[in-house]
Amino acid sequence: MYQVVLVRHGESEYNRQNLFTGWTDVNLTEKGVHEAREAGKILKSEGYTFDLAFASVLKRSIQTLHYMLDEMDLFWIPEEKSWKLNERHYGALQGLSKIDTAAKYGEQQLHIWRRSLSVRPPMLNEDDPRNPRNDVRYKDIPAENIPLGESLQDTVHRVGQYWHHRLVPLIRRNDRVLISAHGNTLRALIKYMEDINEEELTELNIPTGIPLVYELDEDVNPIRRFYLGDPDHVEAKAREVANQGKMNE
Ligand code: DG2
Repeated sequence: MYQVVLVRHGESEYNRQNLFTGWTDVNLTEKGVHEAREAGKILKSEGYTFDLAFASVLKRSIQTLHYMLDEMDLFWIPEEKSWKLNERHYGALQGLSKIDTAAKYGEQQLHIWRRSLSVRPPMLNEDDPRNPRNDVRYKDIPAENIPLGESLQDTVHRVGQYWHHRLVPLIRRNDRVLISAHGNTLRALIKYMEDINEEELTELNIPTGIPLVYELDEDVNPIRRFYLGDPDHVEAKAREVANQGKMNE
């Protein structure tokens, strides 16, 4: 049996302000740093260790990985950063307030943009300063492969490819893998691995800074997944994510 551990980064500056983040490169807050350290501590105290670590090319994910590795005294293990683990690209919604968006377009539309599988956000224009095609970190990627906005389905495709081609071969050779990524990247990966139905996927909210352990069979198919830590705490944190953008929360 194999295992892989996934962690959504700790609270970011944009999470704190309830703004759509996507590929915007923002720091962790102090709370986010604490969450990342706590994730490392619980992994260590539960006896987890790793041979290889992965993050996106966004610093909230990299910082989270580094705080976890520090707590586990595993700074020395090889790490790989890939844009394929970036958050879902939220298009022209990036930088907007989730509360203001709900007030302007309605909570239902907000929910569709955040949680539907196939609806894309309004796309960025080519000349938008947020266009990642002008960002030097993506210079080696063909422009047509760099999104200007993604549906979750688009993210499932890119993350699924990365899982299948990059991560599965490593897991098969018994490397113990830790992945620090994002709310929708992890929802996309869960969709890819388990093919859960849309209703269940809509209800799936990933809390910040809580390790999610996947047990995998000999074909690297999932057997079960579970969060480390107190289930009530995990549930409360997932509910907080679900309620972002609700006026009366
Ligand atoms: C959040 C997820 O991404 O937002 O892009 O706004 O995990 O990088 O903080 P993360 C964003 P929701 O889809 O939960 O609104």
